[in-house]
Amino acid sequence: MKPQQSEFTRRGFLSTAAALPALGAQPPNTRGMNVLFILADDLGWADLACYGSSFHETPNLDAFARTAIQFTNAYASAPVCSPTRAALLTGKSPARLGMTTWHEASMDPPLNRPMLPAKSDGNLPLSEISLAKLYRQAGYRTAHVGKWHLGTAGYYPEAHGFDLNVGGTFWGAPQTFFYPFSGDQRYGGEFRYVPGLSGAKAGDYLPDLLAGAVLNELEDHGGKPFFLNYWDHSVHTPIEAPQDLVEKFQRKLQPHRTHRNPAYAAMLARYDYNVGRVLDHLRTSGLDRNTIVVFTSDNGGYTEKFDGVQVTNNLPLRSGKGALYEGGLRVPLMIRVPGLTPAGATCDAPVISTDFYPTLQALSGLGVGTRTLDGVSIADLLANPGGRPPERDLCFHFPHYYPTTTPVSAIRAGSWKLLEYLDGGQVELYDLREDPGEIQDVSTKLPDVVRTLRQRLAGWRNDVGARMPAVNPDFKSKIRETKP
Ligand SMILES: [Ca+2]
Repeated sequence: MKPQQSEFTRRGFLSTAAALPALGAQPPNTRGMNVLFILADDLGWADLACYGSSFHETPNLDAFARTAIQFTNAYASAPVCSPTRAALLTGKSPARLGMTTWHEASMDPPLNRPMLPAKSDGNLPLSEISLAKLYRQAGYRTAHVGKWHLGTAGYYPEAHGFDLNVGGTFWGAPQTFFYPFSGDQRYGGEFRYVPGLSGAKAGDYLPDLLAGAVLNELEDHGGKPFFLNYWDHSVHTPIEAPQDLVEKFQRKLQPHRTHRNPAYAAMLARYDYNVGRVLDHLRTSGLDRNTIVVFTSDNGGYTEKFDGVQVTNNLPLRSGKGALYEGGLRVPLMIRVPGLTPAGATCDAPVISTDFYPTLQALSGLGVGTRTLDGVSIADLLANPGGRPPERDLCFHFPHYYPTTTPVSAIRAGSWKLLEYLDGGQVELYDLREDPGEIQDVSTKLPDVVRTLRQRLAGWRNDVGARMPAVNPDFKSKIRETKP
C-alpha cells in the first residue's frame, strides 16, 4: 500500500513538489482534506492587527496568520458584496456573470444620474457549477453558514449544491445583530429572517449563534469530508456589538489613530473571538491536520458613516467599499493547507477571488466544473509563497454608482493600475510600487502606458461580455432645462 500511496501523491502534486523549498520534503496529499472557507463581510485590508491596525484587537486571526500564509496583495473580484461572492463560488469574474452589483441595487438603479447603470443580475444562475456542487459530487458534505446574498429563495445555498443552509438568504445584512434580527428601524423595515437557527432568545448576538452552527457542523459532518462556508455578516452594517466591548474600545480611543470607531472595533473583536472558537475546535479535535482553511473578505472596508461615525479607514490605501481604488478592492487573505503552506510566511503576489475555484479544484482533485474560468490556480504559491506570481492582468468592472465612485473599470498589470471612468472616459494611472496609496496620477506623463492598458482593459471587457452603463437621456434634458 505504501509505495502506491506515495506514487499517487507524487503524480498528483508534481508541480507543487517542484516548487517546494525544502529539499526532500514530501508533498502532502491534499485530496480528501476538509475545507473551511471563512469569509468576512466588508472587512478592510488594514483592519486586522496582523495587517497593521493599532486600535483593533484580533488575537485569534493574528495567531492564525502565524500558522498560515498571509497575502499582502489579495483582491476581491468586486468592491461590493454579491459579485465577489458569486465570483468566489464560480471562478468567473462578476462582469462575465453579469452580476456587478448587489441584488437590491440591481432592482432599483438610480435614474437621476448622468449615466444609467449597466443591468446587473441579482440571482446566481442555477446553471453555474458552484464549488459546493463540485465538492458534493466528490462525496463531501457541503454546508453554508451565514450571509449568502446571491438571489431570491429559488437561488439559496440549497439550490447551489449545499446540503445545509443556516442563515443564507436574499438579504445582505440582518436588521439588527441582536435577536430577533429583524425589526422596523433599518433597511426599509422589512422582515428579515435567519433560516436554520433554532433556540435563539432575547439578548442573543447573531455572530455568536452562527459560530455555534459552524461548531455543530464540525462536530458532526456525517462521517464525510466537509466543504464548509463560514460566511458571517460581521463586520457589515448595522455596526452593533455587545455593550461592554464597545465601552472597552471607547476607553481605548485616541484621536491620532487611523481606526477610531469603538463600535466597529468591538464588532470586529467579537468576530475575532468567534473565529477563534472555530479555529480552537479544529485544533483540539485534531481536524486542523486534515483541513484546508481560507480566511478572506468580500470587499474593502466601508468608509461611509453609520450612526454618524465613519465605519473604518483603509489607510494607507485609498478610498473604500464601492471604489476601484485599492481601499475598495484589497482584502486580507490567509490560507493554511496542512503540510503544504509554510507557517507564518507572507506572499506578495497579486491574487483574486476567482483564484479560489481552480486552486481548490487542484488541491482537492475535483472534477472539471466550470470550463470558462477567470482565475488561476495558486497552488504553487501555497507551497512556495516567494515563487513567481501568475502572469495575468487583474481587471475589474463596476458600472454603477456608490458614494465612493461613479461607473468605472480598472486594470492592474504588474505594478501599474489604471482606472477608466465610464461616464466620460477620464483615466487615472498609478504605479503601485511607488505609490500604493494612489495619490500621484501619472496618466498625463505616460500616454503610451495609458494607451496600452486601456486597450487591454477594453479587450478584457469585450472577452467577458461586460455590460456598460448608458448615457441617461433624462439627465441630459434636465441639464438643458436648467441652463439659461
Ligand atoms: Ca461585503
